[in-house]
Amino acid sequence: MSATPMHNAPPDRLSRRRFIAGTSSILGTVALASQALPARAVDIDAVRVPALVIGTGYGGSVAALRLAEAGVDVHMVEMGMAWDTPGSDGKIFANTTSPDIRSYWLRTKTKQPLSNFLGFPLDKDVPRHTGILDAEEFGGIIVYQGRGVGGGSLVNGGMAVTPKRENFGAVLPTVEAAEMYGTYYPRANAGLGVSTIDPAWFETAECYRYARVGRKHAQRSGFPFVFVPDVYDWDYMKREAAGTATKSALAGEILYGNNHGKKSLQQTYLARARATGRVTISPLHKVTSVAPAAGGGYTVTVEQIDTSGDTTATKAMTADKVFFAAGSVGTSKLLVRLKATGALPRLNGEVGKGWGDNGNVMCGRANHMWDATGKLQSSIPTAGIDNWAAGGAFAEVAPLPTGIETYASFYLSITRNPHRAQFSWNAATGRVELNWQTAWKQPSIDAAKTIFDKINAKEGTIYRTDLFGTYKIWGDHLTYHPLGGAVLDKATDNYGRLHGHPGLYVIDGALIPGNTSVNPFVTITALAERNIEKIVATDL
Ligand code: FAE
Repeated sequence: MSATPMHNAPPDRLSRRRFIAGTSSILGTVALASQALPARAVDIDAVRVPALVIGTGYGGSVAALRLAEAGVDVHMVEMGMAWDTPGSDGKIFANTTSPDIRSYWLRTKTKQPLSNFLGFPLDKDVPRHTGILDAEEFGGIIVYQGRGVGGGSLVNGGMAVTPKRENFGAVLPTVEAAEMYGTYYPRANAGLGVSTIDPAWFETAECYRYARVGRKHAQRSGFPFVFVPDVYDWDYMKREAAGTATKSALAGEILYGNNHGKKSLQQTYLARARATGRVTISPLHKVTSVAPAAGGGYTVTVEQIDTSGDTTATKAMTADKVFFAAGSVGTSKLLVRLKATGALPRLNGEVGKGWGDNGNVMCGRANHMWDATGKLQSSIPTAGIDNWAAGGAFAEVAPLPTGIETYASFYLSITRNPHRAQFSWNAATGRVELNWQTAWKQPSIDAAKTIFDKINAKEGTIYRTDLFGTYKIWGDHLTYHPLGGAVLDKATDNYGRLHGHPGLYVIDGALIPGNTSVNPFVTITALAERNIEKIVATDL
């Protein structure tokens, strides 16, 4: 990792301006470098970088790597923590079954996706902290997102699914399928380290009994059952099962990070980006404004925060090019506010539109006693039920890693939901709002029922009613897969260049118009690979 040269200003300017003590990172934070440069005072107004990337998730990591490989110095600004230091228990990440201070983004009570179990509420008080999982509440939906260096890759299940080609036209209507399936999906899969479980091991592994029960029930009702690729290291999981490696997936780690086994972006794209020596990262720094700079480029305002979320310094720098990679919600919120408040007045009217939840809906089924799903469940899902063509639903067979036998089958369905919401600026509250309605989940529930009503009828089983409240069947209050808000070829051109302000780009899930028919991060990564290749070739 290297630092872009910082200029010392003449003494008269030094006395008038604010300074930061520089380390190896431009913004004066703890850098992720192996060796730090000597500390020095920096005139932040004089800091100019060729490329600034907002956010360190999939889109941001692809942009940083490819820009750096092309010889461009890149600075990445990330509002979450670095997640490179163990806590007092010797672990970086908390266990899913025992959330603690590390688990939630600036909340005083956990907001677990499964709120209840056997009638008991699961949420508990935690200290307010810049934890890893954000349960961001809008009026009609809770949007779960990863926070930290690596973005969603820190908290997600690693399910790395390429949409079926026949569905691609609806996923990204203005992108040529041939180039995606010929070049960019393969590149993304290779860069992410995607692979599929050894089918022979799957048949015997105790930790996938729940998935085999899921398969049996799907097939008995005539549904196609498919293995789902993942970025988890399957050989590592075999060693976990054999007792020769420290357990992660087999210890229930997932939602608040995996201490071992999972190839998050920290191990893949970001590691390669750092190895170029051209990429710096500032964790615990939040971009609050981007506006045209007098001398060209953009002035980027950044707030440094502490682990309580309080602002400790406000900084500014100038960037020739700015890449919005703050995730669908983060990028949309920034752009909508910056347009409405006049910082970026020439953004077009498509900004904030076209947001969807990827049709996410959850449910559980209560199995008979002869269909035990196992006390030991790998937290990494590996299989799905594909009823997209007939019923508009792709259901992943998800784990319930509670450590006890629950006789429950649990599913996260991705469905064809036609509703799209819009972000808008509320000047009175000073907040960006999202007009998603809870009732808009009904098409998703109907699609999921095409699978699970049939399975229940065939098996003589019923839905669980204890997982999302009291007597509530459907987890219809949330999404893990926010998509859209700055849609490709609408708010931007067909490569993510924002209309109205040359040199500004969107390169994350905000580009995708609301649904990918499967889990989204491979598509986000592949689209970013496609767009950055064009941008490097033509704009730099
Ligand atoms: P993302 O990865 O969200 O990165 C955005 C980054 O920007 C974050 O690190 C933010 O902290 C940061 N940021 C936001 N605002 C600012 C700001 N103002 N200044 C500085 N930094 C900022 O964006 N997808 C799959 O394909 N397979 C799965 O198995 C899967 N499981 C999931 C499970 C969970 C619990 C969750 C929450 C998500 C899951 N997803 C899964 C979704 C996937 O993680 C998500 O689509 C991608 O992470 C989105 O990638 P982006 O690059 O758009």
